[in-house]
Amino acid sequence: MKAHDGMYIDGGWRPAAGADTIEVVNPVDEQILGRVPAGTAEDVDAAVRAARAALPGWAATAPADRAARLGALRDVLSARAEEIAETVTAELGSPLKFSQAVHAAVPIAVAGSYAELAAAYAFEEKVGNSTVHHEPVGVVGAITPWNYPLHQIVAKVAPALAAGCTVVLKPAEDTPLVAQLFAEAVHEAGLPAGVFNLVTGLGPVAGQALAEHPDVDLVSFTGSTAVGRKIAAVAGAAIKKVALELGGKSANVILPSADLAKAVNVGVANVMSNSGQTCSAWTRMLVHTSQYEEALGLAAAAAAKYGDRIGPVVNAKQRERVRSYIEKGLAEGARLIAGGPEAPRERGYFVSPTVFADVTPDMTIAQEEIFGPVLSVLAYTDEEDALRIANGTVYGLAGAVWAGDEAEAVAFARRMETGQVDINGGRFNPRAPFGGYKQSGVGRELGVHGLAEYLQTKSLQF
Ligand code: TXE
Repeated sequence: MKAHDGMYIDGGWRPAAGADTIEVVNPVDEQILGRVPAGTAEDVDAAVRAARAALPGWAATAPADRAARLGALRDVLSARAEEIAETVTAELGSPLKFSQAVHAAVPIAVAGSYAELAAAYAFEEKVGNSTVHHEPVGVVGAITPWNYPLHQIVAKVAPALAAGCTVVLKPAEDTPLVAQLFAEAVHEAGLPAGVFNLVTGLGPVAGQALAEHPDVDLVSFTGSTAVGRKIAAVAGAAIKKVALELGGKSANVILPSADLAKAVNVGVANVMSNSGQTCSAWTRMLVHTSQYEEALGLAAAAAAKYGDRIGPVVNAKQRERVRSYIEKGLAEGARLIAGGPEAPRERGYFVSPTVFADVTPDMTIAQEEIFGPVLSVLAYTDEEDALRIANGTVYGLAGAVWAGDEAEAVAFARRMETGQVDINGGRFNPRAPFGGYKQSGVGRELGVHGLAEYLQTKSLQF
C-alpha cells in the first residue's frame, strides 16, 4: 500500500512542516500498512493559502469547464476503482466485495452526478426585475470520517468544486491512504493547482486548525456529534458557514401489513453492513407486539448468518466502545438473541453481529449511536406508539417504513422527524438530499441540495 510522506498542496506533494507521523493499521490483522504525516497548523495554513490563491481563477471558470474537470475526475476514479476498493479494504477492513460495490462505486457515481449538475445548474436566474447569481462561498475546509472514507470526501469535494469553491481536506486519521489516492486522482484529472489540497493529521490538531482558520469561509464536517458541536461553536463565533453531518439512531418501522420476513432480513442486513459503521443505519427495529416473537426469530437467524462475513470495526477504541454499549444493554435489562460482548477473534477488531430483544425506548442502546453491528428490536402497540418511539431520540438522520401498501408507508414516513426514509426497502439515489433533522446535523449532502450548500446568492435589481 503506497503512502505519501508529504501533503498535497498547490498542485504537488510538499514536505510536511513537522516530523510527526500517523500509523495506518489494518483492522483485520493489526499490521501497520504505512505512515502518513501528522499535519500541524502550519501545514493547514499553507494549504488554505493555496486554496485562497486559486479561488478567483476557479470561481471564474465557466460551469461547463468545471463540469469537464469533474467528469475527468470521475473517469480517473473509475479507472482506479479496483485500487480504491483494495485501499479501503486494507485500512478500514471491509470485505473486498463490499468495498468494490459501495466504497468505490458510490463515490464514482456521486462524482459523475456533480459533473452533470455543474453543467446543468442555473448559476444565474431571472426573478422578476432581478437577476440572481449563485456564487461560490469561497474556501471550504472539509473534515471527514473513516466509515465511508472516499464517499465522505467526494460528497463534499465534488459539490464544492462544482460550485466554484476551492478546498482543503483533512481526512480521518484511520483512513488517510484513500484520501491520498483521491489527491492523486485530482492531479491526474488536471484540476488547477490549489483548487484541491490535502492535509493529513489528527483531529484536535490539523482538524481544529482548519475549522478555526480565519480564511476558511465554510467548514463542512462529518463525524461525531461531540466534535460537530465544537466546530459549530467555532464557526458561530466567526460567523462562518457550517455544514454538519452527525450521528443517527434511525428507526426501521415495520407496520403490521408489511412483508415481515423481508423487512426483518433487509433490516438486519442494513445494520450489519459496513460492520454497523453507518450514520444512517436502521439501528432500532420497531415491530408490532403481535408480530414481535416471530420477528425476533427471524432477526436472530438473519444475524447468525452474518457470522464472519462482516469485517471488523475500524480500531481498538471503536471495538471497546461497541463492547461497552453491549454490556450496558445487558446491564439495563435487554436480552441478547444473537452475538454478545466477547470478541469473536483474538486478532483484529472484530465484533459479533449482535441483536437485542426486550429493548425499551429509554434504554441507552435505544438512544445513543453505537456505531457497530448491534441491532435493538423494540415492540410497539399501535401506530401512534410507533411514531412516538421513532421520533423519540435527539437524532433524525434516516429511517425506513415497511407496509403492504406504499401509500400507508408514505403517510407514516411523512410524520417522521428525519431527513431520509426508505419505503419498503428503498434504493440508494446519489441525487437525493441526505442530512439530518434535530441533532443529526445542519445542511444537506448530495444532489442539487448538496450543491446549494457551497453557493451564496447575490441579486442584482434592475
Ligand atoms: O469521530 P470524530 P470518531 C460517530 C460514531 C463514532 C463516534 C466516534 O458514533 O462511534 O462518532 O468516532 C476529526 N476539530 N461517528 O472518534 O472524532 C477527526 O480527525 C476538528 C459518526 O472517529 O468526530 C476526523 O477527521 N476536527 C460519523 C473527523 O473529525 C476533529 C462518522 C471525525 O472524527 C476534531 C464517524 C476537532 N477537535 C463517527 N476532533 C457519521 N456521522 O457518519 C476530531 N476531528
